[in-house]
Amino acid sequence: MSKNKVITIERHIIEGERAHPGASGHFSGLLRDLTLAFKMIWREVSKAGLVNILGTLGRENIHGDDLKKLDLFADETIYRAMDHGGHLCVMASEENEDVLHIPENYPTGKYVLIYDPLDGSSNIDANITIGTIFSIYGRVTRSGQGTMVDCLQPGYKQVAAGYVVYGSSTMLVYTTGDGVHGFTLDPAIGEFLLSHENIRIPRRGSIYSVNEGNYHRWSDNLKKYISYLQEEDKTTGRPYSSRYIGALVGDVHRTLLYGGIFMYPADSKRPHGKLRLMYEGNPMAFLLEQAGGRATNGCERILDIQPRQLHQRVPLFLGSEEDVVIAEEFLQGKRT
Ligand code: P6P
Repeated sequence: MSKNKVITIERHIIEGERAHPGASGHFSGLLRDLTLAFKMIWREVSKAGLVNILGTLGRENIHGDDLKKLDLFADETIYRAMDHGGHLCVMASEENEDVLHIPENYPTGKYVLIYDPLDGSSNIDANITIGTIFSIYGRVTRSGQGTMVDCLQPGYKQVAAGYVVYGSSTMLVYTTGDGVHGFTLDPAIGEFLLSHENIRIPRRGSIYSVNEGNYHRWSDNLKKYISYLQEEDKTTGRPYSSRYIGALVGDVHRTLLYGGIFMYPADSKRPHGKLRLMYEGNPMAFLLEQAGGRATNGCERILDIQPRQLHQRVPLFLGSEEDVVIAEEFLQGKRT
C-alpha cells in the first residue's frame, strides 16, 4: 500500500487556509479559479500538435514577439477565469501593455494577479517545454477598481507565486510563503496531485544555465565567472554542465530540483537583460528563496527592487545559494 497521501491542490489550499485562522476564503477561491484556468490551458497545449492552433496570428505582442494562437488562448483563458470571482481588483498580463480591469458588472476583491500566460512560446512548434507564471499581491488602494499602484509593488510583498510547466508531465509549483510544493496533473482525473512536498534546492549544484550565444556582449566579470565554472576542480564539482532550454519555466524548474544557477544577464545590447521583473523575476525569486535558494540582479536582491514600470526588465541570477553568492562575487569584481 502506497504511503503517499493523495492530496489534490484544492485540499492543500484549504489545509493551508486553516493554518491562517483569519483567512477569509477569498485567497483559496482565487487559487482554485486559477487552477481551473491552468487545466484549460493544459488541455489546449497537450493537443497543440493535433489541432490547427499552431503558427502565429500574424501579429506581435507588445515586446515584438510573434503572438502565437496558444499565447492568446492562454491569456484570454486566465482573464476570463479570474475576472468574475470577486477576488481581484486588477490584473496585469505580460501580453498586454496596460493593466487589465475587472468588468464593471463584477465585484472587485482584495488581491492583484500578475501573470505571464504562456512563457517560452517560441518553443511551441518544437514541442519543447513551455509554462505559465503567476504572482499574487494584496491590493494597496482601498476599494473599487485597482490601479497601476496596486501592480507596481516590490516582490517581497507577494502573497503567492508559482508556475505551471507543460512538459513530459504537467506540474504546478507554487508557494504562499510557507515552502514550495509541486503538484503533478493526473490527466485521467483532471486533478493536480501533491507529488513534491516542500521542495528544497541543493545549497550548491553542478549545472549552469545561460544563453552562451550572447557571450561577446557580456561584461569581463561575467566572462570570468563562466570560465570559473568551466575549470577543472573536482573539490567543487567543476567543470559544471551547461543546460539551456530557452524557456524560463523549464530552466528554472530544473534548477529548482537539481540545483545550480540560471542566468539571464545584462549585456551590451540589453543593459537590463531580457526578462521582466514583474512577470518573471519576482515570482521565480519568491519561489527560489522559499526553497532555500537566492535570486539577484547581480548586486541587489530581486524581491527588494521597487518597480517603476509594469514591463521593466531585470538581469536575473537565481538558483542555489552558494552558486549565486559566487556569481555575485565575480560580477562585483570581488573575485577573479
Ligand atoms: P533567449 C522566452 O522567450 C523567454 O522569455 C524566456 O522564457 C527564456 O528564458 C528567454 O526568453 C530565452 O531568451 O534570448 O535565450 O532566446
